[in-house]
Formats: sequence, C-alpha cells, structure tokens
Amino acid sequence: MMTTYIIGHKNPDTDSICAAISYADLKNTIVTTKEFQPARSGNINDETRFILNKFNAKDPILLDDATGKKVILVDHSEPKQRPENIDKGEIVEVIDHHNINFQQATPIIFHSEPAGSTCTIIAKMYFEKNINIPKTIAGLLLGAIISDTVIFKSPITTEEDKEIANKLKPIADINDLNKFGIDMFNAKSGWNKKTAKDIITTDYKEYELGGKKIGIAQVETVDASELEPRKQEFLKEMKTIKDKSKLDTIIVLLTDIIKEGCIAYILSDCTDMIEKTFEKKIKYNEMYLPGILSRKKQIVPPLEKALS
Ligand SMILES: [Mn+2]
Repeated sequence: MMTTYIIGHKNPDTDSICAAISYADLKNTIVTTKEFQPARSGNINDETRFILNKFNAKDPILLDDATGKKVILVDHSEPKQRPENIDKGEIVEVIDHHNINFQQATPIIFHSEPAGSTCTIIAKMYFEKNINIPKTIAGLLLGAIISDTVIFKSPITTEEDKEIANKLKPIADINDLNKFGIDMFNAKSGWNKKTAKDIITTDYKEYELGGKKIGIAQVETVDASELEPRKQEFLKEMKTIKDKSKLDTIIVLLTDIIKEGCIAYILSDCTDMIEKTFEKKIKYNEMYLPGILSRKKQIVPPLEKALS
C-alpha cells in the first residue's frame, strides 16, 4: 500500500500541524489499511510545541520533497505554500478554510469551508461520522481552533468554531478556554530572544495577487510595542527577503491580541495601491491598523480586490 502524506502549508502553524495529525488519525480509523502519514513542510513553532507537549502528541515527519508522493493538502491550497516539488507528486485531496487557488486536470475531493480553522472542519467530520475522538486529538483540534481564531477574537471566527470547541473541551479535559489560549500565546511570546529573520519567517506566507508577488508575515504578540524598538532590524531583513524572492511588496504585521490591532511594517513598489486599499498613509514604512487581527480576512482580500 502506498503511503499518503497529509501536510499543511510551509512555515507551518498550529492549525497546519494539528490538522495533519488529526486528519491522518481520522483517515486511519476509517480506512483500515493505515496508509496515512502526518507530515510537515518546516519547523514546529513554539506555540505548536506547547500544544504537542501538553497533549503528548508526536511530531509529524518532515517532508521536504514531494517528488513521487501522494499528498493530501490541509490548511492551504495556494501553490506558493505547497511542499517542494509537489508538481512531481500527486495531490489527492484538499481540506482548507483559505482563499481557493487551485487548478487540476483530474477531479479530487476538495473540501473548502469558511470555518475559523481547518481543525474545525476535521472535528466536525469526527462528530458527523460518530467516530470517537481520542483525548490527544481533541486537545490538538481545540488548540488549533483557539490559535487560528485568536481565542474567538478574530473576525474569521464562526459560531460553528465556538460550538465545536465547546464539544471538544470535556474530551480534551480543558476547563477554561481563555486561560488555555493565553497560556498558548504566552508560549509563543519571548519574541525578543529571536532574530528579526526568525520572527518574520515563523508565520510568513507568499501570495500572487493580480500578477504581483506579495509576502506577508504575521507576528502574534501579547504586547506589540515590545518589538517596536527593533523596527530598523525588521526593515533590513524585509529588504533582504523582498530582493531575494523578487517581491513587489513585503508586509510584516505585528499583531497585538490584547489591544486588538496591528502595527504594519511595509516595503513596497506600489505604496499608492497599499495606501488606497487601507485608507491610511504609510509613514516611515509603517501604518497602524486598529481592529485588524486576521491576515486572511482583513489583509489578503482587500489587496486581492485592489489588484484584480
Ligand atoms: Mn488555518
């Protein structure tokens, strides 16, 4: 039996890692041949490490070359975020909650829902199919929902995310979701011990929007002002990435989950378009965006609209 790898996006976040592990568990429960292997396209970040340790889960294996492999994509479909050499492998299924950027000559299962996290969709499958959720898996699913929805504060949050999270709570043996969330985000803080490059690349995604190449990093903090003294270091690193990846624009979002807004550092060849899109002036490569917590819902769609 040929192994099918289940894998999230490059620079994996908690949702990508937990979706890969839990969907492999679900598939291996349904399909008795147990041919499904959770995988990852990069290093595990501190927040995800906290979740994996808390619920005693094993790391997905590192898959850095998809040549000749059968693959299920979770938590992305965007070509730039897929594993290396996926064009020499085969995508057999997609489960995602992002923008759809997908084209393939053969039909596949493509499961897209506007949920707050991929793990919401996967948890729903367990409940719909009446399959027992092991405690470890319930913990991973819950962690990913709380992470992607920023403890339900992000505008991507749906009623279903909250319902599913409440059903997972007793199975994962978690009493207080808010405390669980803050502990998780605190595990990720300590940014100041890291280099600007490490901070930017922790949650960095590239997009092709209307023919423009745009890189956007999201840095979630419990206090964004902590990183502000390091602005020049960020801009220097952003310039390096922009040149190397031949980007039209690079944006680093320092998201403050307590103040519920973000400081955006911007290097762009199309500043007019950016200023028009967010109705703000860029001053010294910076703008403040109050109320913005979601790259997916509040940054990418307006840029895509402006560039189409
Ligand atoms: Mn996600």
